Amino acid sequence: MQTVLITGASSGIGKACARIFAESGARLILCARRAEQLQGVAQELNTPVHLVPLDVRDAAQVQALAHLPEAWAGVDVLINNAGLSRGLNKLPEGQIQDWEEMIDTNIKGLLYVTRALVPGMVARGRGHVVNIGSLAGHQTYPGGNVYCATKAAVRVLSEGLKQDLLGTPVRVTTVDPGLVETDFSQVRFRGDEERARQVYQGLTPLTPEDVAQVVHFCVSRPAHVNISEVLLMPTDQSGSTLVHRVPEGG
Ligand code: NDP
Ligand code: 8X3
Repeated sequence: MQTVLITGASSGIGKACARIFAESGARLILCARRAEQLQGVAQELNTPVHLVPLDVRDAAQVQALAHLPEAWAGVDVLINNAGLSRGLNKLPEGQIQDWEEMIDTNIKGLLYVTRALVPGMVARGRGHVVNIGSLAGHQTYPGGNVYCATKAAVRVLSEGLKQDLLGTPVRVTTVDPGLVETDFSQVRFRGDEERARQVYQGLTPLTPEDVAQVVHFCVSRPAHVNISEVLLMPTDQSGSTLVHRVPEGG
């Protein structure tokens, strides 16, 4: 039975990954800050689950993942999904606290988790790291500045990790979606539901399940196949700023 560890499993893409890997017979280690939400996800899954409430920005908490209880040690698949955006300010008007939160979560958090778990994968001679990047890491959009930079960093770190693992059987994939309807925009706009709704208005966005299916496909390839990068978008999108929208009532 494969052991899959997912960060940001309390919501959205991470939660959808938990469901699809549970359905395919894996056992799961689920991480996020909100323990209650994690509990809710675990309750609906028909597979053994170990919950680790943690903040990926806290290096000491994350390092504890290198010392999981014996029954849960031996992570086969790491899905580095925890991430967020804050605000859409032009860079000269950006909030430094927002920058720090995005950089600390999306880059440093991903690094801490990777550092805690990948040495074990190398030692055991098996493993797969899937990083959730973004279309935003390929194409910057106005106001996206620091968020886009963090996702460009995820792309670069995925490439660098694969290079540094060459000669080991550990695989590395980055899955980079465009617009996916989750709590992402609510978090970005700090609970402004109307503004969040407008992000997906008039188009059919990706669902978290669409992304989870791609992650699962990458992980379930034969051991000699490493899918390096997948860029996926809704049919109604062809770039960060190129979106086809049907006006409401139209
Ligand atoms: P959600 O807001 O639904 O989920 C984000 C998840 O990340 C939550 O489970 C949250 O859990 C977790 N998280 C955030 N900060 C931390 C932290 N400091 N420590 C631990 N966990 C944390 O959004 P999505 O599902 O959309 O986002 C998942 C990933 O997908 C992110 O990396 C995002 O950048 C990326 N992405 C999203 C796209 C979209 O359009 N939605 C498109 C491209 C990429 P909790 O709050 O409980 O800690
Ligand atoms: C999230 C997608 O385009 O809102 O990475 O930045 S986008």
